Amino acid sequence: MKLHVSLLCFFYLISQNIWSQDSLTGIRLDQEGFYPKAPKVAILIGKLDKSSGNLQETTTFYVIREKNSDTVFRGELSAIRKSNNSSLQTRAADFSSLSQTGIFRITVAGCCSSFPFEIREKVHHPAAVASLKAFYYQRASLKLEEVYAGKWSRSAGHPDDSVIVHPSAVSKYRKAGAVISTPGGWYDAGDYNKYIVNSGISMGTLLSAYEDFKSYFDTLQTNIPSLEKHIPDILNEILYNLRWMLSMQDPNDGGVYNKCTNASFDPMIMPDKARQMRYVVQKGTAATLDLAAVAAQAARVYKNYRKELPRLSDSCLHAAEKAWSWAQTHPALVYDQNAMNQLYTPKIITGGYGDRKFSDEWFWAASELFITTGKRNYKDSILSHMNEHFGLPSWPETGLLGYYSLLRTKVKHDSQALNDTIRSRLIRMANDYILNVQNNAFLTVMGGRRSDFVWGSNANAANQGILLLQVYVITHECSYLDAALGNLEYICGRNATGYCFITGIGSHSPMHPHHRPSVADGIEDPIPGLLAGGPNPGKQDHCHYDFHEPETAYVDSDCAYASNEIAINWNSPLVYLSNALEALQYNFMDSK
Ligand code: 9MR
Repeated sequence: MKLHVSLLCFFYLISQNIWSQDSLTGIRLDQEGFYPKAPKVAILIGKLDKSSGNLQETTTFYVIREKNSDTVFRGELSAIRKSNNSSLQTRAADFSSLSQTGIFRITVAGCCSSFPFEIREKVHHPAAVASLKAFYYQRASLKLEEVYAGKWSRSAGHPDDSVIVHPSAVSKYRKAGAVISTPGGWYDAGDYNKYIVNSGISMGTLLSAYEDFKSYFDTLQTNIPSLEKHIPDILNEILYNLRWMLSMQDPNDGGVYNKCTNASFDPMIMPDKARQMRYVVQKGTAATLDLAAVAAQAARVYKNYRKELPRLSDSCLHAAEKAWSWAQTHPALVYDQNAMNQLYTPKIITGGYGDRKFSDEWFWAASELFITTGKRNYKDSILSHMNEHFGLPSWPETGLLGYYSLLRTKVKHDSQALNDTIRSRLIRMANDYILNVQNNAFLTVMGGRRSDFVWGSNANAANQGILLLQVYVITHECSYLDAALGNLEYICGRNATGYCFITGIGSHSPMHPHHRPSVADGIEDPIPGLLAGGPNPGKQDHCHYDFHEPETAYVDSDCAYASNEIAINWNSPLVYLSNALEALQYNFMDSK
C-alpha cells in the first residue's frame, strides 16, 4: 500500500513537472484536440533571451500515443518566428497528415511534452455544448435545480419584480420612484446587472447561430429546463433573455431602458444574498435600436413555433417597430453615465456600455426589420448607411450582424448589388486577416494585430472566427474554414498563455474567473463553459500580473476583471464558432 502511494506521488511529481505551463515555455496546442481531417499545429514557445535558447537546438518533435507510448508521427519543427505581440519566439510543429484517432501527446526531445489531446470526430462537442449551457448558469431570478445544474445548483436571486424607475428614466407615464417588473434574463458577466446593449449583440449572435445552423441546433441537447417543450434548447435559452429584454421597453412610448441594475456592484456573494435596490436607468438610442434588431430577428425565428408560442412572434415584431419609431424621434441619445450622475441620485456606478456612434445600430436594426417585414422604409435606411465602415462585431459595433443576416436571407431581400457589396467587403476583411497569419508566431488570425488584445480579447478571436466562417460559406474556400478553426484553437490553448480559456474545458483552464457565483459558491471548480476575457495589456483592474505584454497579459485571478472576467457577449460568439465548426463537420449549414 505504502509503495503504491509513493509511486503515485512519483508520477504526480513527474506529471506536474511536465505539465507545468504557467511559465512562458512549453508546447501550446488546442487542449480539446483535433478533427481527423483538419490541419493540426502545435507551437513550441520560448523567450528571446539566449539563456533559454532551447528553441535554437531542437528540431524534431514526436507525436506519442498516450496508451502505449508508440510514436505515431515524427516531424521537423519550423524555423523560429519572433512574435510581434511579445518577446516570445516560437517554432511550429505541423502534424496535419496524422489522421489516426486516439489520445496523444507531443514531445520535443530535451525540452518538453504537451498536454494530452484527442484526435476524433466531434472533438469540440464538449466546448460547443458547455459554452451554450453557460447561459443557463447566468439566469437571473431563477433557482438552478440540481438536475440541470449539478453541483452548481443554487437558489434564485434578483427577482427584479419590483424595480424602481431611476430619476434619469422618468417619463410622462412613469414617474420617478415608480415600480416596474423586469424579471429574468441573463446576468451580464461576473456582475449581477443586466444591460440591454450587451444583451443585444449576445442575442443577435445566438439567433444568427440558430438561423445559420438550424438542423444542427434542432437536435442539440444541453440539459436545460424548457420554457416550452417542443422548441430546441438554444431557442429555449434565448427565450429566457428575450422576455426580459421585451420587459425593458416602456410600452407607452417604445423607448428601452439601458439597464436593470444596482447603484453599485454587489460584493462577491451568491445571487440570493444580494439585497441592493434595483433600478431601470435612462432610455437610450443604442439600447432601443438593439432591442429593435433582436426583436425583429426573434419575430421571424419564433414564427415557426406559433403553435407552441402563439403570440410571441407578433409581440416581438410589434416591440421592434415601436422601438424603431422611438429611435426615430431620439436618433442619437447617448448613455453618458458620468453626465447622468451629475444630475440624478442615486449615482449609478455599474457598467456603462456607453456607445456614442449609432450608424451601426441603425443599420443592424434596419436590416433585421427589413428581412422580417419586407417594408420599403427599412430598405431605404439600409441603403442610406451603405457607405459606412463597420468593424468586427463588439458591443458598440453591431453593423456586421446586419451584413450576416442580409447575406443569410439574400433571396428575400432581392438586391443583387447590395448582396455583392456585402460579400466583397466581408471577403476583403477575411483576406486581410489571413494575410497576417504567417507573420503571427502562433499562426492564427487572432493576434494578427496588436490591437486584437483589448478587454475581452477572446471575443475578438471568436468574432473573427465567425467572420471567417461567413466567408467560407459564401466562397467554399477551405483556407477560411481552417483559419476559423485556428481561432477556436487559439481559445482552446494555442496561445502564449497556455490556458484553454473556457472554464472546465481542456487540461489547464481558468479556475478563478472574476465571476461572483464561481467565487462565492464554495465549490472548487468554477461554473463550466464560461469564456474568460483573455490577454489585455490595459490591465485596468490594477491587479498583480506576472506577464504584461499584449499576448501574455492574462492572470487567472478573481481580482483581474480586465482579463479574467466572463461575459455573455464573449460567450455568444464562442457558441457560434464552436457549434458552427461542429456542424460544418457534418454539413448542417442551412442557408447561403
Ligand atoms: O466589455 C466591456 C469592455 O469593452 C469595456 O472596456 C469595459 C469598461 O467599460 O467594460 C466591459 O464590460 C463590463 C461591463 O461594463 C460590466 N459587466 C462586466 C463587463 C465585462 O467586464
